[in-house]
Amino acid sequence: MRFESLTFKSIKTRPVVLKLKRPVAARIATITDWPIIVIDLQTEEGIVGRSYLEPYVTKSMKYLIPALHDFGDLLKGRRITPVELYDLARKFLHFVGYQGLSMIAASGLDMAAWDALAKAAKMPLCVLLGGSVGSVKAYNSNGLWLRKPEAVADEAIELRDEGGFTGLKLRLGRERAEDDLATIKAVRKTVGDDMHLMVDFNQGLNLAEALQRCHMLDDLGLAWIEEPIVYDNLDGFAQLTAELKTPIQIGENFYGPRDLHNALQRKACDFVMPDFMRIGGVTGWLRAAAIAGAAGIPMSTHLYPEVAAHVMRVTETAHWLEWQDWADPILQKPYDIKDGLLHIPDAPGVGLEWNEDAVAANLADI
Ligand code: SMN
Ligand code: MG
Repeated sequence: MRFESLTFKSIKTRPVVLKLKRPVAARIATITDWPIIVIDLQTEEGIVGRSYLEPYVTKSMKYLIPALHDFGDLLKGRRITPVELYDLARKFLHFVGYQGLSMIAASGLDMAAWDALAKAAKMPLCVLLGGSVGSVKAYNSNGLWLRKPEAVADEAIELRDEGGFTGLKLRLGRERAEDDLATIKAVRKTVGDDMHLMVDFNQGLNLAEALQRCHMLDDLGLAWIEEPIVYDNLDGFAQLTAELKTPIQIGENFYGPRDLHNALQRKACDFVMPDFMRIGGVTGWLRAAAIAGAAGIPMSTHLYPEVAAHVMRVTETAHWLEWQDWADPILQKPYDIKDGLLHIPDAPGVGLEWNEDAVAANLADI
């Protein structure tokens, strides 16, 4: 078989919910149960492309899974040409909008299609994309939610030691700005001056609060301040970016490369960090990375560390990979992390194989 003639057969999906080891306690949401749609793209030749989606809201799997199955009907018998399949999937749902659920479903399909193609080519995805197998610099984003300063400082040591990390992300947006400040100071004291500290307000402030509170943090040497205000207020982000010395980071809520382009045109941030289920999977990422590269804007990843590691190897302005191990319980072999570097396995595709027992044990009733 020539790998280019791989043929689409069907899509199998399974909704899973996992208990988070360190529940999300952010300004805008508390999440204890983490939904994951496990996707298997089956081909006539027997190769299976794998991906997953993490849509935050368990009930949303009810709407996303049928869309994925409709893609399955639409694409049956076609060659696995990920860019073309992505465009077909997007056009199929364009009457209900290019963003939101349509984009999330298309992204899940796209990541599985790239995995299948790379497996058929017997290459790790990063090699198929023209790069090489290697390591990617990662920060640990597994915790540091809105808890007491001492608890967060203790957890920072734990998270650093999960893989010799040189960067950690704290969540901010406590009722009192002083408590956020005390938390950053407590963490800095325990992890030392060399640790890169990112902070994320999870869209929790209004613009007036954000201006005041970000200025209070502006001399702490933070690596970035992420999403202080609601994600689509680009004028507000432009004002924050212009006023602050600390880089402003946004992007986990970009729906497709055009959102990234708009944000850069409006000078709404210093850094970008697209999420794979919103930017359009691998295809959307590659298109977005070209725009960020041309603009000279550092690009980090959001969630999906396995696929993220591959595309970061071919991203011109690759910055930090966000490490989150929340899908690990359903993986046969989570990626290795050492000295703050994520190591891509030298295996065909993305390197995702399911732990079928764990998937079966955590199937969700939706
Ligand atoms: C985040 C990720 C996952 C759940 C809640 C919040 C966060 C991040 O915005 O950037 O990691
Ligand atoms: Mg964030």
